[in-house]
Amino acid sequence: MNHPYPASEIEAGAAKRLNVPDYVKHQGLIDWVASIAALTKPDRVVWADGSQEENDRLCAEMVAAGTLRKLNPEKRPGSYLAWSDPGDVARVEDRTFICSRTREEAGPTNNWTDPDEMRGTLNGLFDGCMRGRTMYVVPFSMGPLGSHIAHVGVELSDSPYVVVNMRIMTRMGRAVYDVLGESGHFVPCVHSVGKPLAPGEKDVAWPCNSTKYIVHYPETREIWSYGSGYGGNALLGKKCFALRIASNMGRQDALSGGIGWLAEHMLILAVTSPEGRKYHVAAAFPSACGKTNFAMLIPPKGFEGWTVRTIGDDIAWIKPHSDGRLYAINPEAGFFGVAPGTSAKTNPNCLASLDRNVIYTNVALTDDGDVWWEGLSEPPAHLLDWQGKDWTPELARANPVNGKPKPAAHPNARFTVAAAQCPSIDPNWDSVDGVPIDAFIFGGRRSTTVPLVTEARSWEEGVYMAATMGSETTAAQAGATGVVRRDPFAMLPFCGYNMAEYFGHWLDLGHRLQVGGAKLPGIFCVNWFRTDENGKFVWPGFGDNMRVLAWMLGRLEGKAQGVEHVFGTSPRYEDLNWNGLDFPRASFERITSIDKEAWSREFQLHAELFQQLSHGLPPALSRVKASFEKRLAA
Ligand code: SAT
Ligand code: MN
Repeated sequence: MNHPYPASEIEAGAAKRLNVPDYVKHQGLIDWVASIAALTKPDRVVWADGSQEENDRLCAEMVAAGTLRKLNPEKRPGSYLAWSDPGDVARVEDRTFICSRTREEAGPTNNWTDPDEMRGTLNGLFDGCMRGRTMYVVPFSMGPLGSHIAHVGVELSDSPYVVVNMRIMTRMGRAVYDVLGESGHFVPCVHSVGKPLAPGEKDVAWPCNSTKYIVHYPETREIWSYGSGYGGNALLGKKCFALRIASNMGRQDALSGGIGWLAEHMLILAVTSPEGRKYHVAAAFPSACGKTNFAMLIPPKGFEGWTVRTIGDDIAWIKPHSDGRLYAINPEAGFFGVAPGTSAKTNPNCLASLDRNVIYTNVALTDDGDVWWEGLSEPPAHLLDWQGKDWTPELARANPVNGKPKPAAHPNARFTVAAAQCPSIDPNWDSVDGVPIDAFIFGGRRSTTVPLVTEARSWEEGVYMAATMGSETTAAQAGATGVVRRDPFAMLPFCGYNMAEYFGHWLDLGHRLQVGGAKLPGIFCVNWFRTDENGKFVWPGFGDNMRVLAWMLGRLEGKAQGVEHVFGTSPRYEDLNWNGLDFPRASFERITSIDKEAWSREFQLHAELFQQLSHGLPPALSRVKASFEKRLAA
């Protein structure tokens, strides 16, 4: 790349243009911003303060640039629509790297490159990559400001779309500097869309680069992201920090003498029984398995008096408290959810959250300036699809994709909305102490084999079930759909270190808490997705999942009955509350039966996973496997 200025001038110019606000007192942070500006060479540096005025100004600028479209204020006040580059629509797992010192520390499930080599590659790519653009300094807290469970990050980004999304998804803005003070720790996050502008060159609506790198350095807790402006690739507080870096931090805490903590791909919900007893549940499911819907569940007919409240829909940070229990916070402040399939029927709470102040990405635009996506309602007669092209039901049928009418919204189209707008948000969702967790739930998408719900007999057996969890791939992943892949703890793309050691961390944490006399949360495995001979789901799901949730709470209280089998305890037909639902006993058998043959094949797949993760695999898991197989054979 040709540099128009000599290096010394760039350095001097960059420093002059730093524009540090007087409320920023952290010299380490200022020096770091200066060094990144010297490398990336933006035209100017803007320190985001998180204010409404700043947000409105950035949105107006993006409307003028064609990045955003303002939606009809009568239909969706305060809301915008972005259409991405067609090549920048999802996370890129194959371009995501954990650059720990050694390959073993990253483990066989992560892409790894030597950190020095990667720094060389990235220094080349980032050199001058912000030319012609503004570099925004975006301070954010993952978790309530000042919570002992929260952590701070600062993202430097040349994307104003990132700034306005981070303002919704995190506690972003000036108040973060009060938490940081003069020397507080922050996770440095560097992001560029990777498209410098020559003097006078007109920008495109969605700048990005076909070369993409999403890089994590666990030793120094840094994140570097290049070439994408989309979601989890660019909003670095989310999967990069809150899962990959934070999972490392939680384990490092244990390695350096602390008790350790957990960063998990889990929703958090609160459920209150008619007697007024309140429980908190954290549940892990892979992408596109209904986490947001479960977090916002509305109890069905027949469950009057029960309430479910939402605390988080994607990520949980969980730390032991002095009372020996595990407390969880939602490190995020908003929902970055999948739009297609969201409707007044599937998730009324979510839909109600989306009526104002939303950033939509890659949904379709109606003729009256509103949004639409597959599953929302009957398709309108005319739309502009997510690529801005005319779309009608006839055109869609004439141009099918995978045998289905061409969708108007991208299957991974998203909404960004503040958690506070959700009607089911829990009054304690923002509590600095977090909420005490009573149960963990693990679930995958399995059309066969795995029963509706099983309670683990012990922490160890529960960890085994979570570790060996499988799920059929969906349209959310590239490649064939419907293939069962192991997705331990729903963390396969998000665990920032060796997965085998992650299992060990879970086992050790449970052990330490038990030794301290604590009562550990119950562990349950669920599967909402068993199908009949026509491939249709047998279990109604959505609000009816309340029936399963109520059984779990009954188990925690020692009231609900069940039957013990190979890997735990499941309800019999008569153990579930069927008020308001006509669900035949035969259908219940279909979704709870345990097929011996299928399970011996399943254990074969567990063996393959353990083989892949043999380096550092906790012996306890092999022991549990042997005992399960013995029970199965008996
Ligand atoms: O793009 S994100 O990683 O933020 C969303 C997801 O894939 O779960
Ligand atoms: Mn997720």
